[in-house]
Amino acid sequence: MTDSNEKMGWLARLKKGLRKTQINIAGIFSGGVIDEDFLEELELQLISSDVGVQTSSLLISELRDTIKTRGLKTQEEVRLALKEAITKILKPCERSWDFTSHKPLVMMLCGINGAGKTTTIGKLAKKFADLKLKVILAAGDTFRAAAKEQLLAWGERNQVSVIAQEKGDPASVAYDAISAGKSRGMDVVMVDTAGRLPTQTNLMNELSRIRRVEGKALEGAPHEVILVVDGTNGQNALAQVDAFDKAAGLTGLIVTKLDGTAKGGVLIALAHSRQNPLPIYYIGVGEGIEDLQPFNAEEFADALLGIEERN
Ligand SMILES: Nc1nc2c(ncn2[C@@H]2O[C@H](COP(=O)(O)OP(=O)(O)OP(=O)(O)O)[C@@H](O)[C@H]2O)c(=O)[nH]1
Ligand SMILES: [Mg+2]
Repeated sequence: MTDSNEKMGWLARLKKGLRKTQINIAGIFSGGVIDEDFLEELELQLISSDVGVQTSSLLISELRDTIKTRGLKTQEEVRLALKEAITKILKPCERSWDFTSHKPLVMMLCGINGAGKTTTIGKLAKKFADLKLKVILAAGDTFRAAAKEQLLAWGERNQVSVIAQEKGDPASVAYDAISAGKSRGMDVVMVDTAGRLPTQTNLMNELSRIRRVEGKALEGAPHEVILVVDGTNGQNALAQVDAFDKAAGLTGLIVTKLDGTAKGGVLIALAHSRQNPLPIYYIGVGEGIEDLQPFNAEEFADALLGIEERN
């Protein structure tokens, strides 16, 4: 496939994945007049797509100004102006990893139960291996039955080593994997962790401990602490970010399962929730390996608003 074919394929998948959210927001651009009813309906759709009340209201008030100052006449022009405003909010979240900054680069993935941590590690392992990076995985979920086997299966599929212990303590698995990563000259160590809820204080404290022990295995580690958020959780993602940040000091996010939800607007809420928003490294829009894609603000805004690429 050529680059442009590949890009088309990815955009088509992104749009298909985000269809449920798109139907709500894009659905109201029917070609009618721009009046108060239209703007109110648009605000309502943003809110029901989990953009959040505050952010939706800000977007609409900006839009009102733009309509006036630029003299916008058609809903199509409004759609493009909204895309611009959404892209502006999302843009600071675009980021990719710098694998040359540390060797090995130690990444730890955390999140609530079933968010997609282990699957995401498997998908990333494949992507990293394709980039010729040497990867090692740590089966740090010593809590859930079969979690270790799930990671081992991903390792086997991608020919990537997995460090696991028979009956282990997650911090000690992480320590072993980082030590192995150092001695074997690996580029990346990815540490899986058990799912936990912000209300489970002991488990949240355990996350802080895993983090500290990783720092003992390699100074400065973990270099990336990624919260994997299930997109179907919608606005609840904001509370998860706060809780996991407190426990483990987050450096970024991966939002999964955007294909199964009408709540894709939550990325806008996440991007708008802090002065310096956390990077959104990847988004998951399906179960396939190719459905985990680097986050791109403009493409995401296009997909959300049903804007067709023009070339
Ligand atoms: N549709 C869809 N499913 C996904 C996506 N990402 C992960 N999943 C599915 O979500 C389910 C849970 O994934 P896991 O990777 O086991 O989640 P986890 O966070 O490791 O779960 P625990 O370790 O039990 O906390 C699996 O069935 C995955 O295939 C996605 O982007 N889209
Ligand atoms: Mg898991």
